[in-house]
Amino acid sequence: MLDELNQKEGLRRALLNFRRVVVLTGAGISAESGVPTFREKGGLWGKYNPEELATARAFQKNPQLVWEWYQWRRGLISEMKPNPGHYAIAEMERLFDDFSLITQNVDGLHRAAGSKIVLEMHGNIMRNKCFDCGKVFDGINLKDKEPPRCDGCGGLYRPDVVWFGEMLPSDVLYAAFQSTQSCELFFSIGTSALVHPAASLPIEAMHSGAYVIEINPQPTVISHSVDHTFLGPSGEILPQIVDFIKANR
Ligand code: BV8
Ligand code: ZN
Repeated sequence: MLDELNQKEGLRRALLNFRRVVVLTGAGISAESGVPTFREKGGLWGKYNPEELATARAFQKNPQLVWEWYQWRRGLISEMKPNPGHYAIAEMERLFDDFSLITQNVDGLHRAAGSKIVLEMHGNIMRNKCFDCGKVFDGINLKDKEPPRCDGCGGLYRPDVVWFGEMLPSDVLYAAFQSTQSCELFFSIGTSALVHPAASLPIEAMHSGAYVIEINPQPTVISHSVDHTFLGPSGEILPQIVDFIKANR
């Protein structure tokens, strides 16, 4: 069991007494499922940089290259399963009266693990939408070698994810900030906290007086200001936190 859980009074109290809880996840929560993260060496962007591919400009310049990159990622992700970290978060949704899960990930693994309400800030890679008219098409076909055409306007399909320089879905963004500003306990899990506006959520939680816990094998830009950092993989740490809450509540 994690020593801190018995040694740090503030941490114990936060985990056992608080009722309004928000969890923010990034690519790190899916690392133990085999999904490469974005910025770590060997990560998704090891070969490319985000400006090259995850932008509307890149798609307009070279739709085939961007399409192939997403089809490659979709192939990877469709082989992957949720890990114990995803399942622990799905259990937290049942443990806390008022619980919100906000993810930057587009891989859909939280829902696959049983999380019912997932605020997907950056969309979902397993959906397409028309680049021109925005019509959404559920489901993907890994055999599509090039982007299909929209049956409404003939525009090209693109993945239904938020690219750099694009607005996040306003309803999701609003809900994410609302729950962050009113929570008592905020978890920042598996994110380098570099991509905005998601990265401002842990700061927002601190300013609103929440107890902020970070879980990451490496320190990040917010580690010095959160209330507690568990340095380690979320797939190992989260199940121990959930067991601790269930055993001591
Ligand atoms: C917008 C979908 C404006 C696509 C993604 C300068 C300063 C501040 C902001 C900006 C700036 N210049 C530009 C901006 C804005 C930009 C931004 O923030 N850029 C950053 C890079 C500086 N943001 C945007 O463009 C956003 N839009 O601002 O619009 C606007 C305003 C008005 C009108 C129009 C527009 C849009 C951002 C969304 C981009 N899309 N994804 C796709 O997936 O292809 S972001 C992408 O990065 C993923 O979603 C990913 O989740 C996200 C964040 O990265 P992380 O999740 O943190 O992943 P990372 O690899 O970085 O870190 C993983 C962590 O896990 C590491 O810390 C690692 O240690 C840890 N880890 C590893 N193993 C484990 C683990 N943790 C736990 N357990 C483990 N086992
Ligand atoms: Zn269209």
